[in-house]
Amino acid sequence: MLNRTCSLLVVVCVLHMSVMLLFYLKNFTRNTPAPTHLNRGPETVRLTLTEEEPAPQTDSEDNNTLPQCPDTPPNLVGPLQVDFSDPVKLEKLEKDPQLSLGGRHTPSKCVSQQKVAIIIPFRNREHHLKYWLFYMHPLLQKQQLDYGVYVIEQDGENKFNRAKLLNVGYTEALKEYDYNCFVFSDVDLIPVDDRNIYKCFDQPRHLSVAMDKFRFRLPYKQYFGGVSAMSKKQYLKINGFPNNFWGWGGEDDDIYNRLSYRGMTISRPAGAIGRCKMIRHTRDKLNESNPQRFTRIHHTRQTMDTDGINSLTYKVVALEKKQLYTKIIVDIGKP
Ligand code: UDH
Ligand code: MN
Repeated sequence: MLNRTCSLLVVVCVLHMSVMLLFYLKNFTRNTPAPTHLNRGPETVRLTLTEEEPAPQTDSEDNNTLPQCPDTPPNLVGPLQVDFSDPVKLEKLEKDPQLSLGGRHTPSKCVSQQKVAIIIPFRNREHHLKYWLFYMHPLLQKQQLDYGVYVIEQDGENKFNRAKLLNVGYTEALKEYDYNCFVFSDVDLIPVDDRNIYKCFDQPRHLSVAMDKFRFRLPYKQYFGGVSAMSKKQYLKINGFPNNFWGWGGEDDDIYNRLSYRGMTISRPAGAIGRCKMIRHTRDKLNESNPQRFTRIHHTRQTMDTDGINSLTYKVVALEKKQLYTKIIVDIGKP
């Protein structure tokens, strides 16, 4: 009898342990994280549905002794103090060992995920450029970007052409370094929150979403002016920017049209993070508003394939490596 009871007990114990083991194994597989590239369930689906291009990534083979920089830089603080009432001095910045000739910076402790060229269209705004350099270099370093600053100056006395200068900046920056992200910035715009990261995203990025001159609001939904960022792929997909918008206005709307005709949408930071200040100014000489802009932006679909980076012509007049930026003076012709 005792023998029988003991055997029964052993059988019950073995059964109990097997059930426990089964449960344990089942839970173990459920809790083990999937490989990271499969872990983004809904996002992966979204990517295939809309054919979004992932944001560019710098090969970590570039420097295999350093880790990749994190998605969110660790030392950001949020809102910043930006003030244009007092003049600024650049002496200290010019001695910054973290900056190399031409306004280049590469983080020393990690490998940036992107290589960012910052392109500024320019003529006769030295005073604004000083503020831009003063505020932006420390900010971009804090954002752990591998970046270079290119100021593209229009030579001569013809009407200003912002978009064509941006095309020149794209082309010239690529001659120097294998940039995979391009930030196009007006010289007079400074973000007032360091969480507004000057890099590229899955979709073309509009960064200056809450400008003080528009009472910290987006003036209209399609607005893409001020500061924007596009990966090389996104930029090439729209054949770059138009070359024939002379004078003020319209070129940013043409760029928006290009993006939307190529099936892309605009990525933006939240309003609070996208706040920025513009240095107050009057309209420049030789940049009167362009009366043709309204008709031109109605024809983007017909013009974008033949007018753009594939039809760009210009002559470099001078290329100067300054400590805080690379200045390229160009002859871009006339209307
Ligand atoms: N830019 C120059 N030089 C020029 C013209 C334009 O450098 O002569 C560049 C500069 O980077 C500037 C950008 O092109 O930030 C855009 O031009 P903008 O600043 O004139 O454009 P915005 O829309 O000005 O800010 C509109 C005219 C302001 C009139 C305001 C009257 N209250
Ligand atoms: Mn301006």
